[in-house]
Amino acid sequence: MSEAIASGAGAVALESTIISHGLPAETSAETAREIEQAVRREGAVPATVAVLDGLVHIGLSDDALVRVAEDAEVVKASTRDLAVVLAKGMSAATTVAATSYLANRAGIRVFATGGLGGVHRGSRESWDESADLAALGSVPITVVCAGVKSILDVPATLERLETLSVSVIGYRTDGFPGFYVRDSGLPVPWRVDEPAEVAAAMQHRDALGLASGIVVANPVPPEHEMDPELHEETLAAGVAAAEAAGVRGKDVTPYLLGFFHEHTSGASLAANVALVLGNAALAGKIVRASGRERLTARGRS
Ligand code: PSU
Ligand code: MN
Repeated sequence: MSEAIASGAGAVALESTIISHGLPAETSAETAREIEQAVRREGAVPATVAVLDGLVHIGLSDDALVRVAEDAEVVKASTRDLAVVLAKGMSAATTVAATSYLANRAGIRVFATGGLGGVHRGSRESWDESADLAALGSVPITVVCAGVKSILDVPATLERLETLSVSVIGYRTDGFPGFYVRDSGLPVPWRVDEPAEVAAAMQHRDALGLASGIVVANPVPPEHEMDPELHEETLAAGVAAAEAAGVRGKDVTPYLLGFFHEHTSGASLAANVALVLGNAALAGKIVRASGRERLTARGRS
């Protein structure tokens, strides 16, 4: 474990479910390396989180990264799965919820991902709401994401984030991003334009003793945004296909992601990779700004 990861201060946590279950297996190892590189370029240290053979890893070797990307035995673990997976000596990729929990325990304050889990469409009947939301209500970590996918019920997800006291900040945007598209059509409660503003908010959150997370919503770069019309069509078809195939529970998100990748001739994949790289870079900038903020605060007191 490197010093930055050991102290947590200079590290950016990265989740592994996106690598194992969110991207096509043929290219996901390469993408995982690029994500780590994007963090390094900002002068921060990447710490991809996963469980391997019954042990929690905060930071992966290249071999381990490839294994998480390619080994079909690697299951998807949210927070509730962790203890059981460890007891069984299994290997698992961690969701936003599980990664947030483990990274925070390791002292890491900033985390980059693609999209958050949220409230699913039809949740009034299914009760399907990702554990990501509750996790962010109780873990004081900053998650950089590109909003949530419109495969979810976006207004309901924003309402739940409010109920759970999770701060939601648009990065250089007034609209909450919709993952493949820059704007979901819903406003963000707050906007910031510089990483230092996020670092200052983190500082105040800690000083207030608040235990909840901060979501920094960073839209996909404009040149990689999906055509909104293709996006709408694919979404409708994917939701119908999932229903017809009887896909339920934790398989819903990976199924819909796979459907997008298969039905958009690479457009959704290009957007997905670009937005994750952008989030990794922004998380690195926030970590750097956070180090400076803490030094200034110490100087003041
Ligand atoms: N949203 C995405 N890509 C992903 C996920 C969500 O756009 O890969 C993954 C993340 O790991 C997230 C998890 O934490 O799916 C949520 O799954 P569930 O809805 O089963 O909690
Ligand atoms: Mn679910």
